[in-house]
Amino acid sequence: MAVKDLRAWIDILEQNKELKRVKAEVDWDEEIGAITREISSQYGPALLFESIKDHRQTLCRRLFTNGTGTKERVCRLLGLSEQTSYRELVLIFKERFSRPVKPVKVDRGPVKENIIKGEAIDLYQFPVPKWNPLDGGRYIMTSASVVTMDPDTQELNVGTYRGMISGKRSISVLLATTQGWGKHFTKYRSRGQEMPVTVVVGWDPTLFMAASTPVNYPEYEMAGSLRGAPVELVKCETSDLLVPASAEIVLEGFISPDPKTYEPEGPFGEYPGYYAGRKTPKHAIRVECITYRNDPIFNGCLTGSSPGRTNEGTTWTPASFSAVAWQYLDQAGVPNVLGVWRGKWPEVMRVQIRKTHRGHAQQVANALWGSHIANYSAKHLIVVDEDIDIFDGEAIEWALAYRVNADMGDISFFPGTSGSMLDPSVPIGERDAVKYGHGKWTRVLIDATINWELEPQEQYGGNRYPPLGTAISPKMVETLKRRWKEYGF
Ligand SMILES: Cc1cc2nc3c(=O)[nH]c(=O)nc-3n(C[C@H](O)[C@H](O)[C@H](O)COP(=O)(O)O)c2cc1C
Ligand SMILES: [Mn+2]
Repeated sequence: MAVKDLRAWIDILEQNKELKRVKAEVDWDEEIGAITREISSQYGPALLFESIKDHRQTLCRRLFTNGTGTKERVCRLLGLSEQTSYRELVLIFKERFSRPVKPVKVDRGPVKENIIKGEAIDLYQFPVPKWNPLDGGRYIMTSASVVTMDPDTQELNVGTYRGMISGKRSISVLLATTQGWGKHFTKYRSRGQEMPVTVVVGWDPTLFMAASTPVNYPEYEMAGSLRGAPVELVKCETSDLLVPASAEIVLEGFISPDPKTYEPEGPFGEYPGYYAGRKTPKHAIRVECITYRNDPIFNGCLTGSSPGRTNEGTTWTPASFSAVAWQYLDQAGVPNVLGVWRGKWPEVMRVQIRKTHRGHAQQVANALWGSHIANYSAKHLIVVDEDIDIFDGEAIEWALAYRVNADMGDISFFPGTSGSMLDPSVPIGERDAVKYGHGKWTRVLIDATINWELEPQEQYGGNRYPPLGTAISPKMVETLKRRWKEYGF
């Protein structure tokens, strides 16, 4: 059964004893972030902060985070057995992402219980944490779902993008023109228009999952498929954008293309585990209207992982990104893809193929690097044969050791592509999104499949590679079976 809204999800977690209500007063300034970092790195409970400094009397007083902080909770949200493996999860995401469920429009919903417009708006009424000590400010858009409309087709995009409170009524953002909303923004910009933008905070987390994965169908339809029920949408007050009728908080506004409207943004503790960006003027959302439920619950999350330290999103982004990458390969017509896997960080992607032609791995690279998944993924792409398990680090290491010979063209570089603006290995001036649209990557294909330029060898039994020296002959398998006890084992 689909989770109705954020409150229903919190109830489910509480019934399963996976919710911790923090009643002690905590500071929005670093303390909430520090607690959340500790708890999510231990794969601990979901957290509902009920007493936040400076927010005992504000219009929003509670903050919820770390809901999807374990694989078991992700499985529960998706209606799956808690034992479901990541290998299975990739296939389940892939199946659901290929089966859109259209949203339905409704006339009203609890998100309209309160409406504030114009001068009455004050974003500091929300208990927004300064999540990490060196963040440039209070990041109000972390697990938010940002809705925009294509002015040509009226199609809606929903994406998760970071945004910081830069004034009582403004949110400065990191807008890449390669991303869903960025593609819309460049259309409005070329018409000399502002782009209507709506930020949804707090709903069924399947929307957050769809919004933060580079899916290739409209996100509301993907969330509908993930949750197993259509998303119910109501119209915004100041635009034709649509939002979930039972969302906690909705911030409606506009982004102007005029550089005079830019506001300082960054840095923020980002997904690579490092701070990313610097405090420079960036696009800003001018908030014109806020609608919210009675006694609303703010929802946000940490991002960023480094070895041993993590955040709630890494429990499912490896599976959701892998599924979507596989879909893009299918859609491009790349044959015999057997699996895709990325770990906590999207830069390194592994693809397993049943190789049927020379250049098969290069075809994988061309298809992935040309797709929407490439914005933040597959900087380093490793392609392996069917006998190498992409979930097994040892198997990958073996393939890297003995199926890669740079001298025979197994490593290719593709310089000058766009890529993550948050990758610290790229000079900071080279990944200025305002100037260049996004970052800059030289992509690397490591073709760790058996190279077909190697001629089959007679002494290898007609194969390109020698027999496995670690294998025991069938004759000895029999002997060992027969005499095992006799040996004293
Ligand atoms: C917490 C969080 C913050 C993110 N912030 C940004 C951001 O500021 N800019 C960006 O381009 N992508 C950001 N992403 C990644 C996007 O959500 C992801 O690429 C998604 O595919 C965007 O939707 P789109 O494909 O419709 O553009 C963030 C993801 C998460 C989970
Ligand atoms: Mn999109």
